[in-house]
Amino acid sequence: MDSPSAGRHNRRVLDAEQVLRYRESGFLLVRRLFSAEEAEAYCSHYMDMNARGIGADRSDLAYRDEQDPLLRYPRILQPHRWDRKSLEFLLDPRLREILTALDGQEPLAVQTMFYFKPPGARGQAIHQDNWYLRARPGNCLAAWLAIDACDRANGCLQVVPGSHRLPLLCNVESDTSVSFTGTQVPLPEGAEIVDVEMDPGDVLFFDGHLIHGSLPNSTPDRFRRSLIAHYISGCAEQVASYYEPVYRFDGSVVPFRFVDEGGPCGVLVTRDGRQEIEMVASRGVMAEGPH
Ligand SMILES: O=C(O)CCC(=O)C(=O)O
Repeated sequence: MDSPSAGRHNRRVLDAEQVLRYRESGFLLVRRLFSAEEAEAYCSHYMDMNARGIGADRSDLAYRDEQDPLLRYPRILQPHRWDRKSLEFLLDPRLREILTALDGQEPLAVQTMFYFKPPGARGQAIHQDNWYLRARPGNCLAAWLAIDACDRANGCLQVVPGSHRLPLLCNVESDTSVSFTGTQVPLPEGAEIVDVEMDPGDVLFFDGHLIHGSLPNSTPDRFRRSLIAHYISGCAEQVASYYEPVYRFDGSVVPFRFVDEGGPCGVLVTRDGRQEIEMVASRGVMAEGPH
């Protein structure tokens, strides 16, 4: 993982070794890409929105009872559509530079989300982002900014290194006692899930096929807040309609093809004692909305 950068105004370009590491593992952690002060400012900004009841989205929350901490702190989805600070984050030149190096061309911007994940909140079952975005050709990419220090106890992000080489897998039901979303991908045999511990200001970049998710926040008193942006490859010609509008990094809106149909997905099958992936037409309704 990467050494600290020198903060906001320093230009940093990834070296070839970092790009190679991203291509091999499907993710790259860039430490202190944003300063601790910037992370703190984002924290106050979204906590204030929450306190004023702005932007709260409980639409896809599979909540258990009135005591669910996520009812009090639901995600804020797509705030860049109406909040300048969120749009500035989405189009931040530091993110543009790194995403461009990782994807080989400047991507297009489509999503912001803020997660509060208060003490006691459930996590998000493992999934692949491009199941939802359906960016094609190319892929989608995420930039996940840590607002708080995060570790296994407060439900840091977890990734399956190398899983970005898999096709999109068909979703199955998840365990909603530990996940606020009701679906997940199956974990292929032998796959290893690793914790990504981060400090405020660190950014994890990851591939849209990378299997990732998070465990519940089991601490009594530590939030695990994160500000997340999603992008699609510059060569993409379609994306799911939830992600309209599509922005260039200069803030202009790109005319695009928005789709609602799914595509094929992979099912894990065992043949002659070996696990294989069989592609099938996607079952049920395609991914709708955020993830
Ligand atoms: O932050 C989390 O717990 C999960 C976020 C996530 O899965 C995503 O941004 O796609």
